[in-house]
Amino acid sequence: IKRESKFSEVTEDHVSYFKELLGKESAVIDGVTRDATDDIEPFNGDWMRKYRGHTKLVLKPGSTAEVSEVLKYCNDNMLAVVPQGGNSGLVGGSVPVFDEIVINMSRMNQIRSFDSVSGTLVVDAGVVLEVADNYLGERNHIFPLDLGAKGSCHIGGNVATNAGGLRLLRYGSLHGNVLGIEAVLPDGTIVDDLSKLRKNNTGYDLKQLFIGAEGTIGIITGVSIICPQRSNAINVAFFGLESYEKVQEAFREAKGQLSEILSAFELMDSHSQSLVATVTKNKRPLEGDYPFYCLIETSGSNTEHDNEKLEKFLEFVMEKEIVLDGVVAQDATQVKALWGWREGVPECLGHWGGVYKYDLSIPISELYSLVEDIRGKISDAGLIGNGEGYPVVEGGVVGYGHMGDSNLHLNVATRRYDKKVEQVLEPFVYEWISKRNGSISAEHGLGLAKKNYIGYSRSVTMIALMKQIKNLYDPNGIMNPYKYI
Ligand code: FAD
Ligand code: 2HG
Ligand code: ZN
Repeated sequence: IKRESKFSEVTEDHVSYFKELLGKESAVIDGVTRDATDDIEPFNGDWMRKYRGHTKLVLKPGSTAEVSEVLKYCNDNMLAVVPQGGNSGLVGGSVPVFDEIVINMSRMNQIRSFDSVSGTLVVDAGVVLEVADNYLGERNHIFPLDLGAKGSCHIGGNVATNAGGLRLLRYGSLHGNVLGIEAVLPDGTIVDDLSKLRKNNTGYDLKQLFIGAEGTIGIITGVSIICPQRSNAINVAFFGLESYEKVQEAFREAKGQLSEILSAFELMDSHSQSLVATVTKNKRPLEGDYPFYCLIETSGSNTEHDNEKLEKFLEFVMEKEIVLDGVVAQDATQVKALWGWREGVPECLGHWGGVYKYDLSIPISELYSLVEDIRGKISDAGLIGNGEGYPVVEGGVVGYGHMGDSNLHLNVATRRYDKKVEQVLEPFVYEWISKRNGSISAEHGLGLAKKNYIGYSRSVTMIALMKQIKNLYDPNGIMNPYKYI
């Protein structure tokens, strides 16, 4: 792709305007003015070290009014922008492609209000997910979304990507939990739809457009969200299974027998667990090695009741040989340790250099066969093995994910990003998904990574409607250009 010439380049005059508006400390500048100071590189690079932008200016507005002023000025001056939260996104959406100005939301980090009866939390978009969850924890509630990047991702970023996470099976998607949004359009208009109402059928539900828009139509500045009460009883079990058929049986039984207390059902294949073991050197939870592993979490209000249910379930799945071995966490430390074998997968896979990531919705019966097909293709192409000569790490084609949501994460761990590997994977993976009417992005979004592939999951008519919406909200096209559609 080429830089669009309609966009202006940042000048010293622009910088002076922003410094005046936001205060000196809120602009990180490199190469525009003589007082180029701070390290701008972290804002230009993504979590996977796969994408790198070339911005010279990062702005950190501290209020909705400031976001409005910044965007209006950028729109009037044809300056392209990239909204940025915790920069933990996995599709290259949060970093510039060329010299777009980064609008980083980290200074908008206040919790605005919480109502312990309704469970409604209202926050600035830049509040870190874990900070919000700790705040709620002290008030006997939890955030209805949890994910491995919780220590760095922002709630605004979560909403902008419509993040799914580890407990979607229980608490549902942000499209249901977000009650209201405050956002700023590129022309500076503040859209105040920060409703706290659970039910509101008065016309189009426009806030839904911002959920998953990946910063292409406006900047989210505030979020109101319904949060459930914290469960008293939390149990985590970790199983080894002999086949993907057995994993499906276990899932069916878990839904039937654990029903309302089931809060997570996660899948990991043996390859993913071997790589986590190699990187962390932790002792594995089960003695043997099994083709598949599942992590099941229950959360309920009554410890005795939950334990009884879980014990019955364990007896059943062991007796019927649905699972071959299993362990149940005995305390909070073990709960955390078992979760580490699932949540730690993305980080451990990055250990060697690069990772190709695919985040897919697949009809559940076929979910794992894609991983086997890819393993075969990578192996046939001679790209996998021990030693520098092989781009793909031995055992590096792995499948894991949110089994409860039919969401597979296919990851290919490599020593370096390599065109030969990419050519084997793309567009094959997308064609494979399209044939089965799956989705090429279950939860991470399109960003830059999948911009060209949206047609594998959306019809021509749908894409045309999306473009109309984009043009309506952002006629100058300054919001996160080169991404999405
Ligand atoms: P960023 O990465 O900064 O931005 C993401 C996108 O949103 C960009 O397009 C950006 O322009 C836009 N954006 C950010 N803030 C705003 C705003 N205020 N207004 C408008 N647009 C904005 N995702 C899942 O769905 N489920 C998971 O289980 C999961 N686990 C993860 C685990 C790890 C270890 C990592 C690194 C990532 C994981 N992710 C997961 C990816 C996920 O998308 C992000 O972690 C998170 O939702 C993004 O939040 P962020 O604040 O980091 O956003
Ligand atoms: C997860 O579920 C995240 O761990 C990240 O969505 C998945 O890195 C990935 O591919
Ligand atoms: Zn995920």
